[in-house]
Amino acid sequence: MSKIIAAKTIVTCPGRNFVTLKIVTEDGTYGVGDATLNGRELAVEAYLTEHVIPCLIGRDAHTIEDIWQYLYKGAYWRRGPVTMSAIAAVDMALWDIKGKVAGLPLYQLLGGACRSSVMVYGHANGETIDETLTNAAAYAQQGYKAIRLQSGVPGMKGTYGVSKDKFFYEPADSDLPKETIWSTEKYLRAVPELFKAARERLGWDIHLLHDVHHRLTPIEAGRLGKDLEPYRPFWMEDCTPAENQENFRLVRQHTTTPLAVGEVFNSIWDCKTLIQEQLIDYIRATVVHAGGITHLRKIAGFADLYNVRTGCHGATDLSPISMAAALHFDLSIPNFGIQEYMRHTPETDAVFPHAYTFEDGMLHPGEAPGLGVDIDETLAAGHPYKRAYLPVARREDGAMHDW
Ligand code: GCO
Ligand code: MG
Repeated sequence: MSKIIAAKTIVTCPGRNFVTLKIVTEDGTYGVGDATLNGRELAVEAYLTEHVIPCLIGRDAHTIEDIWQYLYKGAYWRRGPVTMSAIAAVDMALWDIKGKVAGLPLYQLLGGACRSSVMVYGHANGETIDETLTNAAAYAQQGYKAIRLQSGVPGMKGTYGVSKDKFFYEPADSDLPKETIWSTEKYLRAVPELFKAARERLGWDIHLLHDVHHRLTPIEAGRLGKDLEPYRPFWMEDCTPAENQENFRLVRQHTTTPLAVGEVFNSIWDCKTLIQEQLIDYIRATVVHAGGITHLRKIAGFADLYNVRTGCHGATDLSPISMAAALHFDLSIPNFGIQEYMRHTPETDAVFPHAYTFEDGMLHPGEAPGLGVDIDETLAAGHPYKRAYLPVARREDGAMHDW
């Protein structure tokens, strides 16, 4: 028994907003969990403070599965990004505590390492194909084995994935949503050109990825997948919205380009059909938005039965706590595929000191007990919350499109 005696949230903005949960037990051990939901941060913060923390006090921090079930079933209102991010934060913090008490890095508690380190992909973006590929070449130079390519589309302002700051891409950049313009036709012409030029310039010994960000219909996605086949992309991500999982049947009928989806999923029910019917190749559900390590392990176990591998979301709006949790998870499961790795800014790294390290295109969570990541509360207090939104997209006729 290790009784929970206190818990609190910490909201900080070292360049972007992060919400952290800290749980303390009677012997003074504490654990940290990420509760960040981009653009809706304070909803999760309030959910934790008002509705979860009071129920945690006095419980045994070691009963991770029971607390998970208690928060999930006990809420009555199941699933949804706010609830599942709050549960995820508790789950991460409890696994952190268990690791610290055991004196073991979390991956050891999850069954031990299945691989020596975790292959990650970085983000290369630019206004033009040339600029994107110059950035991609710089990633390759740093040892990256996999790179996501996003490039500006001629005739379209403000393409998804293209930022002002080439090094630290941050889409949530204004205190009210910025409006961008979208043209499916222009985009569908541009992406195959990008991949053709990429293979000519970068060769074939590097994995290339692309994120469609839910912007195509299933048949348009099928066409893009087919057009990219000659360039052998590692995956085409979020090619069409997945609320209707059957959408992917149509995409699958038309292309052999591997499909990845799921960064906005919250639970196993969001991907049940996708996995069971083998409509995807990579599931991108992630620790913070899909109910924590406890639930993500269930998703991965289910996916393994159908030859679906993982490719966890790892954008900068997931704090280093989520990155650490993902790395322990990635190291320990048999059907790991790839891990997204968008580097955090030095300000964020200073607020969240961490044990994970990058070498030669691979990440390792390190050997510190628990998650191996902490929060410097004094530094965090120096960066107060600042409202920030993701952009929205409209078609050329003004109608709203998926961003
Ligand atoms: C990715 C994502 C991000 C998201 C962001 C939203 O693949 O990394 O699509 O860029 O837009 O995480 O919060
Ligand atoms: Mg994405």
